[in-house]
Amino acid sequence: MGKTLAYKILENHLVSGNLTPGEEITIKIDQTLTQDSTGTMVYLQLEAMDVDKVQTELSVAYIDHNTLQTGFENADDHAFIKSVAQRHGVLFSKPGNGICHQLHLENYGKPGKTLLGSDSHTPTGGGLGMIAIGAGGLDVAVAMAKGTYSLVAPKVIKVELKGRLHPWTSAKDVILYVLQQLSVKGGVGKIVEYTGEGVKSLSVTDRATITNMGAELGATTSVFPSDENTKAYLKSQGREADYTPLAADADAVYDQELIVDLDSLTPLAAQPHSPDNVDSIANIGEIKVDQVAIGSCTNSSYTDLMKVAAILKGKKVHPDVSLVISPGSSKILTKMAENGALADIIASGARIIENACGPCIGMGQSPKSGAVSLRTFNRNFKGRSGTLDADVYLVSPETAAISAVTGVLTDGSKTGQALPQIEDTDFTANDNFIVYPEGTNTENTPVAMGPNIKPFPRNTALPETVEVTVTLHAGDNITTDDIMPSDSRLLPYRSNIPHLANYCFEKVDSGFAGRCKEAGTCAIIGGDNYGQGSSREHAALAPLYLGVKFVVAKSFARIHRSNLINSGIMPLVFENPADYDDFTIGDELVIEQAPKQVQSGTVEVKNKNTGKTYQTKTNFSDLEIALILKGGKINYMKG
Ligand code: MIC
Ligand code: SF4
Repeated sequence: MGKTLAYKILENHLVSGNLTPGEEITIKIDQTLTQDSTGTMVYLQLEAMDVDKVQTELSVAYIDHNTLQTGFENADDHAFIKSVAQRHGVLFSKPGNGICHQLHLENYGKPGKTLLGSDSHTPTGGGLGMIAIGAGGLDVAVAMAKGTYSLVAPKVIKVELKGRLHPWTSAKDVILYVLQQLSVKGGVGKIVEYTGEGVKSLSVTDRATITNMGAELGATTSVFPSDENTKAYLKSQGREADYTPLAADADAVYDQELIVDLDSLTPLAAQPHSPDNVDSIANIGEIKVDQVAIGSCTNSSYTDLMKVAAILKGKKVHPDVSLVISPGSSKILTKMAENGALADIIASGARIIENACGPCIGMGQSPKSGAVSLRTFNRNFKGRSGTLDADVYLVSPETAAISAVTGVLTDGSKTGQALPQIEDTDFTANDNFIVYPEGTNTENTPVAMGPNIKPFPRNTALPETVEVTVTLHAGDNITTDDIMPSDSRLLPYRSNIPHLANYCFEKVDSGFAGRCKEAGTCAIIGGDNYGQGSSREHAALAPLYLGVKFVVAKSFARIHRSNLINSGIMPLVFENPADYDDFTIGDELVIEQAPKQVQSGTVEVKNKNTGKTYQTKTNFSDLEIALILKGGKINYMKG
């Protein structure tokens, strides 16, 4: 029986376990990446593990999220990460170099390798034929310390690409279409593998747009074959030697299949407030636009921005539109400065902002009240832009640029404007933004601890009886942005959990933190796909700090479920989803003989007020049981 590409790479990295969907496996991790907003926790945890040098082939610490530096906090975090990177043999990418995923693709990603990153969009590396997985910070710290990562072997979905995209329809529309078909939870427990003749017509950066936004499917990762286009991309980055051809066997067997006919795709948009709320631009209609933001790890590549420049050349941004552009990397910006495309963009009336995540994570550029904002980003969760009543639509760079000119949501193919074919170009190597961990005795580098950097909270071993008060009854598809919001006001506090905890669930139910503090120990009731979105551990650490002992939900998103377990918080799944309706805020719940029940696979939760009992499933692996019993991963590792 033929093998999928995903399983070939996993097999090459298998350290232990049975490589069968649903079984827990441990794989070797070749590379790790961190970014600053999750990175401070990662490196605090790495320090707590008393390791010397990292065990990976390559580990990089990027600074790209918190670059506004509205106070000393961000800059202190950067200095902390830089010092710890130096101590442990990690490359440090200075702020201004660009967005971690774009930079990793350009400079370090290699076909056939494994990459673990403390950011949910790490699967961007799948565009180069890597198995690139997003994880919570603690898992990335452990991967650096031990060179391994444990996960449940996923199923593999085949997405067959047929035909060829028309001009004005691009990689973004492919992934929006897949999201429309599979939904934001359609990829949970799965790897999405792209095959078919259509693959050849997509460049590596197109492929990376698709694998990047596979995170929005809830997928473990997404992967493309490594072929002549991969070779050409690596050559353009001066890295031809890193090329290896890779593909699935012709007779590979998949768990699920989806066919995408590129020829019949038209420009699409994800409407407010979910990446899977997709429709064609033709159907949505010419809605008036207030802001257009182009950039993010999904769509800030050289070819994306050159298309944008070509559309804007000689035109004027509509008087009612604010157009902001954040390039993906310093190399891209340099090249566009050299070839004149940057001048075309600026001359149109666009605002160029730093090569960083910027508006994608709410660091500036919040649109005006009630605005319509078109963004080439990957998430349009309510409030993520920083403006609670703004309507954010996710679109391709082509759609964004033409709409910035017309002032309304526009299907470019209807404008009659020709769109030039943009080829990748050769880039000049430049590592001036990289600080290497060079010199002798780097482990003696002092840790630079700013006053805002506080220790991370630790749980205690699971007690015999767990008694809690329900402090939140949440709906379906709760995001980690809902749990632990991130914007220019809160992002500077990513290394200060006691402060952040006050804002936990702020936008969903502002009374949550206060109720938890009053109750002492508490529980959350959740709906389907609880914890989708970002990998931020803070969405587990803040509840841990507030005394949350367990979450009972209809289902969980992968990374958040692991983050809860790593923090010693039990993610329990209703046996009978209808039980969800029985709970209300203030209910007093009890789990008797908790350690014994956790080991048995089902946990009975009793409502003390009504006397009624509810069955929940744990689906814990042996390792996960051990983590819960010890009160989290750090306690487990410390013995
Ligand atoms: C995001 O896109 O939500 C982030 C910010 O990059 C997060 C990481 C974080 O919360 O720091 C992610 O995707 O994991
Ligand atoms: Fe940064 Fe946005 Fe990408 Fe997250 S999704 S890594 S915030 S650009």
